[in-house]
Amino acid sequence: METTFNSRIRVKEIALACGASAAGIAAAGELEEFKRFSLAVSAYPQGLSYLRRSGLKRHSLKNWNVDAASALVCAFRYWEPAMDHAAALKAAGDPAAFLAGSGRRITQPELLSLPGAKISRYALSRDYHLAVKEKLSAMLTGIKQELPGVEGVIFCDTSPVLEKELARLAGIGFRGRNTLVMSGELGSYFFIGGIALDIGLEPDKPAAGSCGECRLCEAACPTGALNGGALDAGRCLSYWTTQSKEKIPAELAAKTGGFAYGCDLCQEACPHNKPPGWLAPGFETIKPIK
Ligand code: B12
Repeated sequence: METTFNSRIRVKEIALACGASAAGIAAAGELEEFKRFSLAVSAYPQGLSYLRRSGLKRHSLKNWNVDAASALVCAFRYWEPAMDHAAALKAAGDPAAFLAGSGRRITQPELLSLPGAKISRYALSRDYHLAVKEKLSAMLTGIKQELPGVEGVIFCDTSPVLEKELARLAGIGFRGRNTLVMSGELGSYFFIGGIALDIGLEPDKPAAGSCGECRLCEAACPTGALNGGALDAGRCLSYWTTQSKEKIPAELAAKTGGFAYGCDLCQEACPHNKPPGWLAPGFETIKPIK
């Protein structure tokens, strides 16, 4: 099908109109980053071994969906700097009951029963797999109306797709030292989801930016799971509290900072996620001329 410059603009407009916080286009070819992914997952714990099994599919979007010619990749913000985590936790009530009520599997019940147990920000809203997929479905319907004959397949989290790399290539954000995609405008409190489209839309420019010398996330991780852009998933509190079927080792359980489902410590420390006006210690600011 013939596409025009206008098609890519319209596809992104539809995405934003259907609830994306940001949208971009990536090509569907082989991903150079796959080499680093393969190396990194070879050391991942048992609870994430599915990443090794479905590894090859992640090499290219076409390995997952043979018709893919480009990807619409979107960010969906779930937290704003001015929002109050403590107040949201209070509103959620009993953590175990809240998680059970929102359909999430409780992995470490003993942590959840401790006073002040915290649920991470991303899990305080409706299950994002459902919320994001609804928005992506609406986008696909809109795209099909605009460009008759186009087909697409939705992905969000559960498909064997290197979502963070596609988001970087689509210009959504750069890779932070905490391994998450970081946007200048949105910080990192957003989900990634997209649609593999069977039309070859012109890709966006990959996002520029980097963490520079900032290592606040590494310093904030109480288990030392972050190092130079790599995550030791076997030490990540998010892994133990959302994915693992085994009991969290006592050494790590003593360092959760109260997080009992998911963990935000590496994101809380990030200057990109701080309220406007917040100054990172040790960072110089060029002051306005008086
Ligand atoms: C498996 C998984 C996890 C695992 C492993 C996390 C991880 N970093 O790998 C666990 C359960 C721990 C996890 C936790 C979280 N997750 Co998660 N997770 C995924 C999933 C399903 C796959 C990610 C993956 O491929 N990991 C494999 C590793 C190898 O990939 P990687 O971290 O990208 O590794 C790269 C870097 O480490 C780098 N690297 C490796 N070595 C080196 C060395 C140097 C020197 C450098 C510079 C780089 C480098 O190269 C690697 C390959 O690109 C994705 C969804 C998807 N389908 O992509 C969501 C996803 C990444 N998760 C997400 C979220 C929200 C979270 C949490 C914030 C939830 C929470 N609050 O608890 C935490 C964050 C923890 C963290 N700091 O990563 C979002 C991230 C959105 C964003 N803004 O980036 C995603 C995209 C889900 C979604 N659709 O929105 N997650």
